[in-house]
Amino acid sequence: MASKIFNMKFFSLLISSFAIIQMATAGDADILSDFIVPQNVTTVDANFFTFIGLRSLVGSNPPPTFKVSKASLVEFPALNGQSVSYAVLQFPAGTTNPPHIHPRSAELLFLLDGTLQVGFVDTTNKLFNQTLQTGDIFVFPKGLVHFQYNADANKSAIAISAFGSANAGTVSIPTTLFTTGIDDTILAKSFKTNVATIQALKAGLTPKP
Ligand SMILES: *[C@@H]1O[C@H](CO)[C@@H](O)[C@H](O)[C@H]1NC(C)=O
Ligand SMILES: *[C@@H]1O[C@H](CO)[C@@H](O)[C@H](O)[C@H]1NC(C)=O
Ligand SMILES: CC(=O)N[C@H]1CO[C@H](CO)[C@@H](O)[C@@H]1O
Repeated sequence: MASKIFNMKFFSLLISSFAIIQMATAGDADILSDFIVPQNVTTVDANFFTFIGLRSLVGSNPPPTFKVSKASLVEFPALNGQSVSYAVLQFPAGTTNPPHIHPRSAELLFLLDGTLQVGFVDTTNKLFNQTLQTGDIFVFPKGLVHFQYNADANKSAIAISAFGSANAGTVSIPTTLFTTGIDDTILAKSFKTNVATIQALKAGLTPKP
């Protein structure tokens, strides 16, 4: 009897330590060096760890449409293996960042200016939405569909998003579904509509030349 209880305790300990290990590995895979230097980089000094690509945003006019400026693995190679990255999101009045997913990370959004309607949908299809004021922070859990919308007709909004991956990845729902060549009939059946409606959606998302 005593040994049975001991075994149960041991088992639950094992389960909980497994859960801790799972949490500790929630970011990108660990690397076996302090940092990773790309093969074509010959000089590693402080400049390698500095990204100046967002300086141009300081004091700049708002863009004409919603704009994302990233500092992730691609733009800033020193992030490789460090499990962190940033994006600056600029929302002119009335613009939206359409529903999308980051498959490899949660997103921690900090609203620097303006107001922003944000929301995500969990795996039970429950919507969690909020209207953020300047200075607020919102977290979008990893892998869930989410969006942002600047509902203000006159004022632009700007936010900084941090990610727990050097390469969080983005799956845009409209783009993924309607610009990648998925057959019209499949989409029409999936959305319980007709082919003409699907073609109209596709046409609206095709970049104008
Ligand atoms: C190294 O290669 C990458 C990708 O081709 C390029 O973007 C980068 O400018 C190169 N860096 C140097 C220092 O040549
Ligand atoms: C949440 O979304 C609903 C529409 O689904 C909207 O009426 C409501 O104002 C939103 N709430 C916030 C706090 O933005
Ligand atoms: C406060 C303010 O500037 N409001 C304006 C916002 O934009 C609408 C439509 O463009 C105007 O009618 C408001 O006067």
